[in-house]
Amino acid sequence: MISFRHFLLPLAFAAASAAFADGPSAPPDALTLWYRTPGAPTVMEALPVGNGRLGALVAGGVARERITLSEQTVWSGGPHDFDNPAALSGLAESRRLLFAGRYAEADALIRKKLVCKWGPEVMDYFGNFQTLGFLDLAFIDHEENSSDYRRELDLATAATRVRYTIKGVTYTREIIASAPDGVIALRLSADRPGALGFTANLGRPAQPEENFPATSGRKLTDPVVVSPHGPDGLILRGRLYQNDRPDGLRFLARLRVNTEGGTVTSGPDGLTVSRADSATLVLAASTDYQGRDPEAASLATLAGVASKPYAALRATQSADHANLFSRVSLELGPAGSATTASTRSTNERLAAFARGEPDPAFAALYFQLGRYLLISSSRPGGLPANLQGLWAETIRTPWHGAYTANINLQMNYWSAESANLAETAAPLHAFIATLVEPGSRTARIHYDAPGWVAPVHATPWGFTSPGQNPGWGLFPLSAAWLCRHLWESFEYEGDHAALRRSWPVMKGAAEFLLAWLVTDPATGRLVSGPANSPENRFLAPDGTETSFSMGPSMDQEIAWDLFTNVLAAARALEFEDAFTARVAAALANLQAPRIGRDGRLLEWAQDYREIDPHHRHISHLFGLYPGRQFTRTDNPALVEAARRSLDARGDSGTGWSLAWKMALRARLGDGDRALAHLRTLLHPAEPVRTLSMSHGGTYPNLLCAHPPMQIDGNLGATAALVELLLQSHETLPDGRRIIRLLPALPSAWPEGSVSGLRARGGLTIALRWSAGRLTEVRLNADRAAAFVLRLGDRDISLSALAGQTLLLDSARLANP
Ligand code: FUC
Repeated sequence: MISFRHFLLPLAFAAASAAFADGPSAPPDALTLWYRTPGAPTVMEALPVGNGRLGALVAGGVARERITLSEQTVWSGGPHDFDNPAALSGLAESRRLLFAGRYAEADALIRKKLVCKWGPEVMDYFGNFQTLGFLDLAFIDHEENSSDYRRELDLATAATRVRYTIKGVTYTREIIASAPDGVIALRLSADRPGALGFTANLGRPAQPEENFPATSGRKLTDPVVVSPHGPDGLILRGRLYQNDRPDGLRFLARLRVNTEGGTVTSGPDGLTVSRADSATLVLAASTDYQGRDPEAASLATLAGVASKPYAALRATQSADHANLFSRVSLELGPAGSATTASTRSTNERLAAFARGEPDPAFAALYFQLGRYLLISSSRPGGLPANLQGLWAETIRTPWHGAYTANINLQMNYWSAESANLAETAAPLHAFIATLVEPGSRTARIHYDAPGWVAPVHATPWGFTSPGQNPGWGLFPLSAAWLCRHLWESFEYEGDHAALRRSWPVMKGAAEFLLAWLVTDPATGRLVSGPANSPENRFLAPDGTETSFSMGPSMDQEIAWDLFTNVLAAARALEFEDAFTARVAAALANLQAPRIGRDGRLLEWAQDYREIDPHHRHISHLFGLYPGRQFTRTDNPALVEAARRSLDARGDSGTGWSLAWKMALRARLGDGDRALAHLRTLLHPAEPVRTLSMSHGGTYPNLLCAHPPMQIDGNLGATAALVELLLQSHETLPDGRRIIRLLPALPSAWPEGSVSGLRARGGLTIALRWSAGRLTEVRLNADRAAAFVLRLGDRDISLSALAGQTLLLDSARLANP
């Protein structure tokens, strides 16, 4: 082990390696999804753009184009008190019954009592994320038969484009969503003057989809009204339902059209552009969520861009996007993948990849798509990315399009820090803070506890009660799990002021746990319960099939995580008090996860038999990933037990389940198995519109299927791909961080380079490898750091000053 103190980068090398370390150097098609034919106007085939608040799905039709629109606050329902004062009377008794092994009685009591208030009279207050509507374009003198058709999504500059030729005229369409200007903009042009003509109209699906029946079945939205907005504009106005009354949120979309050449006329079918050379359509939209005025807000937004030609809008938008997107470059060889990218359309590559063709560059494209989707659906000031990201095509969305916090919401943000998009986590942090007040009420009413809890399915309305079915709804550890994101942000960014703001939130979650955990009379250890292990069931010793026990492993691991993080946060903020002493005592007395007779890590505190041994949730492996309780450095026995559990769980699953398995395999150092999971995740999915709990796959637009579409698989896989290349969750006993480089490189990716990945401790890291071996490492330190690079079984100790760059070339790496 050799230590390089104050290791300075030679300037000549810095210049020579600039291309390696800065920005994407991949050929253009490496960052493009492209197709030879139009897509259906669905969330499965249309291509997404988003500015963190507004989203559009672009189908790319020739004679007719439908652009499906979303605004992330378009939520039916409203604030309502779901807390159930009758619940508390069942808590102590259900614990007593479970400790006594009387599962049948406990199950009945919990199902009856430990639930929120729910019933036809309140259920639609919960609400539902919905589509905003659509923008239809019907082209004049167009036929579906075109030549040279291509549509594409360019991830690097965040635009979707359509191009085709009809009767010798080439038409192009470009659609962007601009965060700085707050609009969706379309640019339509023809290469023959006066050849562009179309009618544009706004609308909204009339009937709620009945495929996702989680709500009462009552109306969720009123008919919308579309009306002219001056001679060159349209307005879509509507109001959502709040329970059974049409007095929920008001929403509004405002469209304005400008042309070069030609005319614009307004009629019953919308706006008609005739004989133009080109046209720019700009759309602003808003709701009255949190007291906003959608009329004034959309007018002001359009006024703000009134004098901006499309080129200026586009320049502002692409620079803003590139500021985030271009921080990370990933190239996976071997050479030849780039050719594949330009000769095969994305859906052809998808099918070939699932069949086992190597195409490592396709995995790199998928990784960058995840970063693109996070940037597009989560920007400071907005709501977090929900189950749909922010793209909804229906009035009813699957699982309400909610913020599901027993895996999905958290998974959406797994890559935010490591894939160098820290800003995108701001909406999650803000959302967590909004749960504290209602969650404190729920903690008091349901559990007579201080602090706060979060629910399994959160809404923008402050729903924090346990779910109406405790089989999934009784999971009181969501708040503690969410708090790990606050701590992780500090680990990467080192922002003490932000940590001070997070402290009361983390403390509140820990205060709840201190009251919630109870002593198991058999062991004297602290356990959580009654609780489910999301969302599996087991056969209890008394023959009952149930979900409920004391001390399910996931709860114990999340409690370990929160307590550990709270103590680390207090150390970082340089204080110790009676509260931290209580946390330390509880941590020391927490029941640890157990290893069963067959060597597997147990899902529950007892060796119960799972009802579904291949269940998609792999909750008890939280401590391996995303947690850090089981590490190859500290407790290899638990890691081995986790591996056995994962093997037993099997290799199939829904989208997010496979993404999680990829990350777990990465932590186990098994890149080849992780890549096998990625191939399963990327098998072409059937375009079905009914919920399925057992199928996954990927749609032609590369969005993840649950089915239908659920964004977590995309975003989770992106985080897992980072874990294959870089891991930074372990520390040595002296507190120095261990940075594992290429800890789980799949053997099918022998050549490659990556730059811009982030490690905990404030490091930005670039790697290059060849023949499966590292040949170059470059680290930039935001702040002073002492750490160990772990390359297989070799360690290199390093330290860096704030702002310093360290470079290790192949000679140095070969002889540390
Ligand atoms: C949880 C999961 C489901 C789905 C839903 C949104 O209930 O078990 O698979 O992801 O959330």
